[in-house]
Amino acid sequence: MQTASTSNYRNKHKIATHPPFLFYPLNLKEYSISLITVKIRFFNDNDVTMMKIAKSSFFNIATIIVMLSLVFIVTNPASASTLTLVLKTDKPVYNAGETVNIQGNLTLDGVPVQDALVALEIDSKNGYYVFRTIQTGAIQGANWLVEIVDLYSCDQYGNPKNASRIDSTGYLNVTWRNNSAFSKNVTTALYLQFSTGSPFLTFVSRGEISANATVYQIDSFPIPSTAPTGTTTIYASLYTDFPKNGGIPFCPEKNATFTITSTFGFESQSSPYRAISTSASSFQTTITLPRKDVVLANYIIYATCQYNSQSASDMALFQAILVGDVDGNKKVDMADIGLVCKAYGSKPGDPKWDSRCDLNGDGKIDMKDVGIVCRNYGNTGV
Ligand SMILES: [Ca+2]
Ligand SMILES: [Ca+2]
Repeated sequence: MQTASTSNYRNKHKIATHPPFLFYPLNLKEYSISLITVKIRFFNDNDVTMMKIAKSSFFNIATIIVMLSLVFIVTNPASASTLTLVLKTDKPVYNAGETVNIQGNLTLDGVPVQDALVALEIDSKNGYYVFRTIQTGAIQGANWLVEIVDLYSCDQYGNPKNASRIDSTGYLNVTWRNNSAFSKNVTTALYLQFSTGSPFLTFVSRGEISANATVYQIDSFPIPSTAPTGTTTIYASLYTDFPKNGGIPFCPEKNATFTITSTFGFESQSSPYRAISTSASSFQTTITLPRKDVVLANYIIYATCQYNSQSASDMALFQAILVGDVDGNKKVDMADIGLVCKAYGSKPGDPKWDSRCDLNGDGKIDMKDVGIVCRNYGNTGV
C-alpha cells in the first residue's frame, strides 16, 4: 500500500509538471483501487468518512488538473516550451544628443537563446526611424531561404565608391537572393546611421521575389549640408513583413560603410560610435538622438523573432525632449538664457520666480540652471 501511494504521489507530480494527458486516467484508477482497499481493511465509521472526504477532494482536484491539462494541450499543440522576448531601454526619457540603450533578452524555457535573429523597428511620429536585425550570439552554418548577397556604397552606375561629399547625392547597391523553390514576399529595410550614431535615413520596400531569383537594387539618397561627416554605416535587413506587423528576419543583416566628407573633401573629427555591451542581455544596441532636429515625440521599438518554430515579440517606448528649451519654441538659444537670467536668484513665491527656468528642479534658479541651458545651447527639435 505504502509503495503504491508513494508511486502515485510521484506520478501525480510528474503530471503536474509535464502534462502527458494519456497517463492521467491510469493513475486515477490506481488511486481509486487503493482507497477502496483501505476502506475494507479498516472498516469503521470514522475511516469511511475520512476516506469519503479524501476521495471527494481528490476527484475535485483531479477534475481541475484534467481540465488544466486539456487547456495546456489545446493552447500548446506543438510544444510545451516557451519562447520569451523582453525588450527595454535604460531610461524612459532622453534629451537631444543622448544615447538610447536598447536591451533585450530572449529565452527558451528560461534559458538564454544565443543563436537567434531579432528584428528591431523603431518608429516615431515621422514614421520609420530605425531598422536592424540583431543576433543574440554567433550563428553558424545556417541556410537562409532569402539572403543579402552584397551591399556597398556606389556611384550612380553601381561602381563601388567609398566617400561622398555633403550636399550631394549618395548611392548604395544592395543585392539579395531568394534561395528557395517558392516565390517570397520580402520587406527590404535599409537604414543609414551617421558617424555620431544618430539615424540618418531609412528606405523600405515590399515585394514578391520569384523562386531562385536575384535582385540588384540601386538606391539614391540626398546627403544634406548639415550631415555629420565621417564614417556612415548602411544596414540592410530582409523581413517576412514589417516587425511592427509581426514580421521576422529572413537572414542576418549586412552592413557596409562609406565616408561623408565636407565640401572640401575633409571629414571632421567626431567621437566614434561605439556599442556598449552588457553581459546581462542577450542582445543590445544603441542609437544616439541627434542634437539638431531631434523628433520631439514618443518612439516605439518593436522586436520580433522566431526560434524553434516559435514566435515571440515585445515592445518598448521612449520619449525625446529638448532640455533647456525654457520657452518651448523647439530650440535652445539666447532667448532661453535670457529667461533664466531674468529669474536668476529667485525661489518659489518671489515675484520674478519662473518655474520653467528651474531646470534641475531644486527649487531655486541659479548658475546650475544657466549651466544646463548653456550645455544644450544650439539643440533643436521638430
Ligand atoms: Ca527656446
Ligand atoms: Ca535650479
